[in-house]
Amino acid sequence: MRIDVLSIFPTYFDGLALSLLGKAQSSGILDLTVRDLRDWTSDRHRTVDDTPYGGGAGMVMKPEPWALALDDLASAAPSPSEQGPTIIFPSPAGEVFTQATARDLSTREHLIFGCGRYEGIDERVFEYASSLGEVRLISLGDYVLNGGEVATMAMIEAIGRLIPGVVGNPESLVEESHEDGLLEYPSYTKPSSWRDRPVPDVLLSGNHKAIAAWRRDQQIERTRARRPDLLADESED
Ligand code: 6GU
Repeated sequence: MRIDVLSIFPTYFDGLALSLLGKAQSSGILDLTVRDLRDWTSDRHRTVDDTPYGGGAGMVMKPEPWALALDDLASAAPSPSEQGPTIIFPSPAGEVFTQATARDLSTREHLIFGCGRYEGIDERVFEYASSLGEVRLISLGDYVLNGGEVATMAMIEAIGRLIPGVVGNPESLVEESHEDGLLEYPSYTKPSSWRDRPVPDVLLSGNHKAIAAWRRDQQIERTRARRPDLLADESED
C-alpha cells in the first residue's frame, strides 16, 4: 500500500518509523511518504493560510497549495489500472472512524491524508479533490484536536496493522476489541496469585471449552458495562 501525508508539521510523523509500521516500511509492504504542504507554495513566506471570507475567528487554509500538492500526488499513480487514490481529510466534522472504516481503507492501493490546521481548509478543496479520487472526511470522535496530524497517525496505525504481513501473528488480529462488535476479554499472565489477587480458576483448568465460554461471557459483560451502545447497534442490524 502507498500512503502519502500532506502536513505543515511533517516531523509529527517521525514516530511512524518505529515498531511494526517501521518494519512494514523497510520490508516494502508499506510505502509511506510525508510531505510538507509548504513545498507547494511559491511566495517568500511559504504562506498556506488567509483570513476567512465573511469574517470570524482564525485563519483558513488557502486552496492553491492543496490543489498543486494533490495534483502531484494523485497523478504519480502506482498502477495505471487504478481508479485514483482515496483522499482522506481528518476533520471533527467528518464521519466517525471505526474498525470497519480501518478494514475498508486497508484494502485500498493508495491513500492520501490531507492534514488541515487553523479553522480548516477552503471548502472548494474537497470538491476539487473529488475529481482526483474518492474523498472521505473522517473524525476520530466527538472532541476537538488542533489539527489533523494526530488523527492521521491514529488512522494510519489502525489501517496499517490490517495490511497482510504487518502484524506477525495474524491470529492476534482476530481476538481483539471491536473485531466482533464486542470489547476484548481480560488477559492474565504469571504469577497465578499476585498481591492476594488470584487469576480466575477457569483459566488454569485446562478446559478449553470452558475457557472459551468464560471469555465470551466476559466480553459481553464488559461491553454491557462500558459500551452499551455497541450492543444496541447489534440489535439494530
Ligand atoms: Cl480527524 N481532526 C480534528 N482536528 N479534531 C478531531 C478529529 C479530527 N477527530 C476528533 N477530533
